Amino acid sequence: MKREIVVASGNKGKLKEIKEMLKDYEVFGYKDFGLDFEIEENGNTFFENALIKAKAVAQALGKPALADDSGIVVEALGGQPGIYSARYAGDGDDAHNNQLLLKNMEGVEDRRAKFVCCMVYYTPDGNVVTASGETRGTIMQAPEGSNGFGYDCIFFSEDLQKGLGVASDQEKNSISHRSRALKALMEKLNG
Ligand code: ITT
Repeated sequence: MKREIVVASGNKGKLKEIKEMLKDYEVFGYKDFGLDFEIEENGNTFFENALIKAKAVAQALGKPALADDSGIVVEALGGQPGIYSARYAGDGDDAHNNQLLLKNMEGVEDRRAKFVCCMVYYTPDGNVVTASGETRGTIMQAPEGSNGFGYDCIFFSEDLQKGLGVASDQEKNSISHRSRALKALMEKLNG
């Protein structure tokens, strides 16, 4: 029987990728367990927010939970949107976030950006294991493709030399901030 992992995320794009990466596990989102609360992410760092999410779900379920806090960090914008990526344009809509980011990058020559992911695995007895991952690229001039989620269709990956909106799931997972963080986390958890 496969081992179970509960992910403290309601983001379908993240859950799909994590399921793809953890083929040896049965992966559940916390809402699969009937939990319908939204978790207030009021931390100041990716780590703090991941810890808040993992802890809330682990304590509610009485079993370990994995959380992913992630975002896009844009050099020329002083690191924004960063931890505010999900609600950059205010309404949590990916297309609106992309439009605002492209607008704020109009005429900006330095288009370097990176995706960052911090994962936290929290056990109800208070044990914390964490790992992070990054992937680098540039903000494109216009959206391209519709694969992935969030900012993928305006992010040109340095590793793949193509936009994540046109990369396959497998290509994205081979270089993503999320897969790098998860790989490092699983190594810490399983040795
Ligand atoms: P949960 O907290 O429920 O997991 P969320 O979407 O609120 O879902 P975050 O607070 O971690 O998650 O915000 C992450 C945002 O960063 C996400 O909504 C996207 O806008 C962006 N993002 C993160 N990883 C991404 C990826 O792989 N591709 C594109 N955008 C990504």
